Amino acid sequence: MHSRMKRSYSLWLLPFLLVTALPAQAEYGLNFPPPATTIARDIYNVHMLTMGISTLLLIGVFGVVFFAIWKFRKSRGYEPDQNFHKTWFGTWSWIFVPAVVLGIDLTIASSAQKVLNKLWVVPEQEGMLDVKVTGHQWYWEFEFLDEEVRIESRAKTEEEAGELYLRDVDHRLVLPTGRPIRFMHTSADVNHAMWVPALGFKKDAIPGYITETWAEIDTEGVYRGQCAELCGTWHAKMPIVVEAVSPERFTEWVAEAKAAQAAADAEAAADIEWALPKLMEKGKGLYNTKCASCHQINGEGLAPAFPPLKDSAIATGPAAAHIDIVLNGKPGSAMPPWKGLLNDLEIAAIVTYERNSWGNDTGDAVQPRDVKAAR
Ligand SMILES: [Cu+2]
Repeated sequence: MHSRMKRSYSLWLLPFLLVTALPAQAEYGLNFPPPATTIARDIYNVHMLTMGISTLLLIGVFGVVFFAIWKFRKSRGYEPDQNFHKTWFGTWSWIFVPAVVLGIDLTIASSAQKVLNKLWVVPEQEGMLDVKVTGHQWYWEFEFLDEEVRIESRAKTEEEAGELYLRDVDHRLVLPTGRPIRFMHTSADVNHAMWVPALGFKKDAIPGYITETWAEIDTEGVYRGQCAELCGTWHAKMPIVVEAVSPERFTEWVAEAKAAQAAADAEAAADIEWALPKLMEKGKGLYNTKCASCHQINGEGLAPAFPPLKDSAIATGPAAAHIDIVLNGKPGSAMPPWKGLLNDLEIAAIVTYERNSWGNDTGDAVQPRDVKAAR
């Protein structure tokens, strides 16, 4: 009875596993994603070599086992050979079978070792593109050190991303093909890890340390990855999207990014009086991308870590204290200093938005010059 119950369980389990495995298979396929860099290709080849050898061994071992069970079965009256160990094969197989296995192991290990060396030793090379990668709770910051371009990359909301929710970002990391790229990984708060499988590496971002990896992308395309180190509440909202483009297109993209950055800086520096509706409009967009993941779109926060801004003492009290906490953060809490990340106009717009939303009605239109004076 007991064994029949067991069998009926496994009969039910099989279709269940098939059904649950199908959607996963549709997205990820059975094998590694197609490699996009020289090293990822090497890793892929080691993986395929290992899989090939394992498959041959599996077929060989099971072939021998099933053949022996069938050929030497008791029902055919087979008499066990009492002197097998005295034959030539019986004596020497204990030496050469382990030797062959060790040879296979060393073949796999040496090719893996070669790839590891290539992966971990960043080549000293002219024309390297240096990209500093900083993990934040909960977004990525990429700085092109020589080009002086800085981008922030945040997960799109469920409505914006649709099918690609948690796999898509607002600003992609654009990289050129055919040029070695050095990534310098660090973190502004807790440990994160940059992981884009098609690039072939995963590297921890540790606060206070810079660790290096490198890649040379050989195929244009869009490659998706994610943060691979559990880093807090919105760990899942740290996807990475790499867009590999031709070197010409990359040069154009750098110029566009620089122009956009210069225009934003000029706008922030212009000493003009901003009207409340203009500040509110700018502030809403900035608040929703930079502040809402903690303080929430509705300003109600998430107790106990993220305090509400709605009816809060800071957002309805004196503007100077409000500007101060946004500029300098709050030590000992998750609130970071924003002064290095946002310009005067952006901070003025965010503070204005927080002081005039969700029922807060101070009527204050905080100006960029107020922020500048408080820096
Ligand atoms: Cu993270």
